[in-house]
Amino acid sequence: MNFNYMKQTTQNSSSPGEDNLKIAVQKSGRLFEGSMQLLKECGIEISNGNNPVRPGHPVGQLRVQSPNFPIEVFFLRDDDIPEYVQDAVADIGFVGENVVREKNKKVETIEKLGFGKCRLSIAVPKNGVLQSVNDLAGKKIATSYPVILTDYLEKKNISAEIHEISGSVEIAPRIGLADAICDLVSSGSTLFSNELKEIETILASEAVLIVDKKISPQKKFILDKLLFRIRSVKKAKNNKYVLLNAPNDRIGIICNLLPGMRSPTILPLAEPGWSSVHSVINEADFWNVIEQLKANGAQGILIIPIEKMIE
Ligand code: PRT
Ligand code: ZN
Repeated sequence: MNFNYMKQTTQNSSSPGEDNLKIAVQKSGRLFEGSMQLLKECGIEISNGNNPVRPGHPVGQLRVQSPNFPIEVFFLRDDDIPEYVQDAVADIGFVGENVVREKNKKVETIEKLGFGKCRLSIAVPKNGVLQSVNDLAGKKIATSYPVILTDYLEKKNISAEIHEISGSVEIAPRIGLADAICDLVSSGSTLFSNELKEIETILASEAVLIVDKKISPQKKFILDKLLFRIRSVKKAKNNKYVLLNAPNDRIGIICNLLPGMRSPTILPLAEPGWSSVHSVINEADFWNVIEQLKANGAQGILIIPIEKMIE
């Protein structure tokens, strides 16, 4: 155990200080829950960011000190987060990749966080004449993402007019403001209900961890602790613990299907000729592996969520 670290944690536990890692997160909106949930899963306690937590604290720039980790949370509008991190007001931030790309500030993206997933897409009226991005030459595209869209169109050598609007982009074609839109999509229901269809995804996005490029070694030390926790949480989410019974003559084949963290654990069962096998499966391979396990004689398969995964 690192004693200095424990000392630092205790010293910083009640009052904000220069040594704390300052993190910017969205004050309210689509990334708020995911950000709070991730910190919680990392064992970091934070009070509800929607409420002022200390008497007399100005609303609009809420700061909350964690009682059990040397971190201070700034609750901000997501659009402002890259700039606050660039200017070292916050050391790190949780924000959508789409915002990082659009704001184009001097910050480093060091980790994808696995929530807030969406895509920035070009969409056109469902029953219109436009069918592909090549049809957009000379047309008007409404978007809140002019920087990313300009970059995309330049790369594709398409000359179109960009009309920047800050909200309700999806209604632009219907009211004659634009021929097409470029907007964030997650379920696709907004496009559907506005009779629009996606013709191109120009950016796949999710919440990411951004860092001030000039972060001090002391803060980097705390950041590394946080990153270690975030990676353990993410890894656990991408894997499942699997427990099954297998006939001994099939153990070799079954173990090949289950690489585990090192190799599967095999324990003899009371019933002769059978063993219990414990291992870890990646979420992406999950159903495929389960089918093969069953086909090779595995029985009583239990799949258990993993809370943290430390290697
Ligand atoms: O107040 P503040 O400025 O902080 O918040 P905001 O209103 O600018 O942002 P917010 O909370 O809407 O989104 C924050 C971040 O969430 C975005 O920057 C993305 O990184 C991420 N995200 C994930 C999304 C979506 N999914 C999403 N579906 N952001 C917006 N949308 C919108 C989209 O613009 C469209 O209007 O949802 C609609 C489409 O959704 P579907 O499900 O109908 O396809
Ligand atoms: Zn915003």
